[in-house]
Amino acid sequence: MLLGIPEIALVLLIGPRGVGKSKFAARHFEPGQVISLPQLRKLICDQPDLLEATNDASELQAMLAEMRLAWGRLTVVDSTNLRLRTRQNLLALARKFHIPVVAIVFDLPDEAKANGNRFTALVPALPGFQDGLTVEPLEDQLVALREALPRLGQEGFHRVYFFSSTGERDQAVIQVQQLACNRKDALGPFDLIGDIHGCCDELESLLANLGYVPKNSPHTGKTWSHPEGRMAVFVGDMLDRGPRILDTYRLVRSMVLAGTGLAVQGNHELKVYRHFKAAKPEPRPSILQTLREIEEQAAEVQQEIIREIVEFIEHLPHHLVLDNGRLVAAHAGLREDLQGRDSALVRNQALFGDPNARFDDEPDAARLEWVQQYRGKALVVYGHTPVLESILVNRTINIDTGCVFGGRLTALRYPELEVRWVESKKAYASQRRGGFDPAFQERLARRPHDVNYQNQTPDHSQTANLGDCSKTSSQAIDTTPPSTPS
Ligand SMILES: [Mn+2]
Repeated sequence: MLLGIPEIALVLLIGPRGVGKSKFAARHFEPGQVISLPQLRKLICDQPDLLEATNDASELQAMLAEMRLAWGRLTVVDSTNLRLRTRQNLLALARKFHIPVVAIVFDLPDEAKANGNRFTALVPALPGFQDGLTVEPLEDQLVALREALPRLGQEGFHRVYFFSSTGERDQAVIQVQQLACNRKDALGPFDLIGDIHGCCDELESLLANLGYVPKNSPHTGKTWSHPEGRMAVFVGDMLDRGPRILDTYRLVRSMVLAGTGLAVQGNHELKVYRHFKAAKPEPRPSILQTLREIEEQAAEVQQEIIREIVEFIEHLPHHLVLDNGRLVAAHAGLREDLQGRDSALVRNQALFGDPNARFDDEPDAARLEWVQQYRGKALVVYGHTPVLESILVNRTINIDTGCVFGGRLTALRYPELEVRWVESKKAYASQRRGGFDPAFQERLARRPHDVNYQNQTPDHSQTANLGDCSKTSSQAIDTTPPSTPS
């Protein structure tokens, strides 16, 4: 039996005493990862099975678990966990730190009956406590187990594994699984590319400008790669709105499959995904252009395209932690305590950002609350809300320069921290109300250094160097390029 456990998780061993939980924990986990109630009771009063010490031990257990989860460490709680209240408290604790909870249930009543009273027998022999000693009756624990079994699936666990025989318990193999967002092993150098939204002409120009070259791929026919091994990182919203959505999707996918690119989900990928997974799809206006392009394909390949798009999006992480944790890519950005974590809230923040963000007048990146408050060590590269210029604010940088709305397609070279961009050929879409920054196109029109893409070869695309990224003041670094090139 293979038990997959996320690398950052809270694991609850559930079962009455005598079913081998502690032995199991010792066999499969590091001693420091296991918090055991009997051990804590022993630490407190020398007696591992003294029921009177349970409250103190539980308090200590909660403190230890909280600290380990705050540190993002795999934590195993080895106690009976048979009380609903106990499990609810631990689930709530894990939720607070955006950490999934895995239950391993020892449904072995016979084993408990055979071994569980060994503990009780030991108690009276302990010196000094002959009177008033209590241990929870094994029969109560067995009742609690029977009550818990049918409801564990609905309690909010990420996964629940059941051992219904000692054989299953003894042959279990634990597989600690790396979170999809953890790509700390990818060290770069990277070229992070902002919201493409189907602007494939501009994407191809930008890739060429960054030194990528088209080549044949065994997976997808063709792809792009960099002769110096650089990797492209797409920060989401590759789909919808623009003129060449499927081409963009194919290009990004080909680079991901070839290992020359990484990508995260944007809210538009999620919209498309949800549309195709819905029982009764009602297309939102924002995905109509994507649907239209699919409908223009030959009828016999449409289903295959959809299946492939769904599968591709499904495998995109909600954010990426790169370069040993020094770099984070998330479509709408991500505050520090959510980086490298995995929960519904992490996904929501990474894809949609702050739903209450409002732009009253002149919006810029610094107005986003999480950006203002960001003091994290990792550089966060994001998009989602178009800005006129990509600037560093508190080790965050927004590289969505609204290409599809007539702005630019921007890349951040990392670790160089150099911004490169190509001007959009035209405004392919206009922002509808409800967008984060309805005035973006107005401001775009007023931009003093507007460049006509038609006069530009990729070699003339713009660059700006952001200099020292260790700057943490909320003062934005002005990277406005010099006036219009000839
Ligand atoms: Mn977006």
